[in-house]
Amino acid sequence: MGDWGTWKFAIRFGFFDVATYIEPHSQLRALASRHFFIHNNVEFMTKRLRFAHCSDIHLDGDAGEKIEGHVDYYKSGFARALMEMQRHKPDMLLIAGDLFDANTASDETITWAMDILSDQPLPIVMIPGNHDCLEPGAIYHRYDFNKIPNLQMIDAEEGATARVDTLDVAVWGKGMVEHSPDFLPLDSCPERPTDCSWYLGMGHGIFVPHGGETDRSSPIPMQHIEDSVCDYLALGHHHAAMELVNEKATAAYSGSPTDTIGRGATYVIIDLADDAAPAVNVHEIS
Ligand SMILES: [Mn+2]
Repeated sequence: MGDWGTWKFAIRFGFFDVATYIEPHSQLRALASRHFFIHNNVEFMTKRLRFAHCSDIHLDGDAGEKIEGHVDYYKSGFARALMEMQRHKPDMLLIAGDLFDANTASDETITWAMDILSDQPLPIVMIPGNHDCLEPGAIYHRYDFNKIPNLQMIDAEEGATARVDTLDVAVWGKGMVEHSPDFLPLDSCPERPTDCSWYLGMGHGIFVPHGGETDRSSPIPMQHIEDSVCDYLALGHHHAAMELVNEKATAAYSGSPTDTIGRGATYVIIDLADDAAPAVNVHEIS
């Protein structure tokens, strides 16, 4: 360590050492900041979808609250539900069957419904229910709801997938023709499309829990719900809201916005994100 050569070596070594010491750190810092940037960018680009789900509106129903000379109970209830759903600023709306109480709904009510749906500032996907199923003379045979620019009606009995490309969404469902025990609303749902961010399913029928059996029409067994590859299943038929959420299932019956059974007149707001668990929130209409 005494001679110049050693010092020179030490300095050189030190210089070299410092350089090699600094270099990786500056590279690490660069990497870290790049990672931070990418990480922040990814966070910024987190995919999210918020949508509303309702069903079982039963327009033209015959509940006792319908008062002659007053605004129709079902129409005003649905209009209020649409208004309240809009307050959550959903990206889209799913209507899971029984918009109408019967295929004998009046022309005035049908055109009123088509008008208010076309007035909604968002895409709508809907399926028929058992009350407005695709039997001969059906509302949806008489009136083409697919002519409503912001609406897609899934009317294929064997099932079909609607696309909302602006939201990167695919929605699968079946168009019920006959409400029978043979009709399985969630059976044969196709595999998740590879070219969408969100895959939603819709079904209208009676819920059958594990171990339960039914000979009733349009059964939806819990097993079908848990087997589903959809990010969310929007279900209809039960007028009381029911969340079906566990580690295998993300589904709900929205309940009816025009029937106060259960928790009251209800709809559901769903939040999906690629970095968080789905949030399924039942809202009571005030
Ligand atoms: Mn129904």
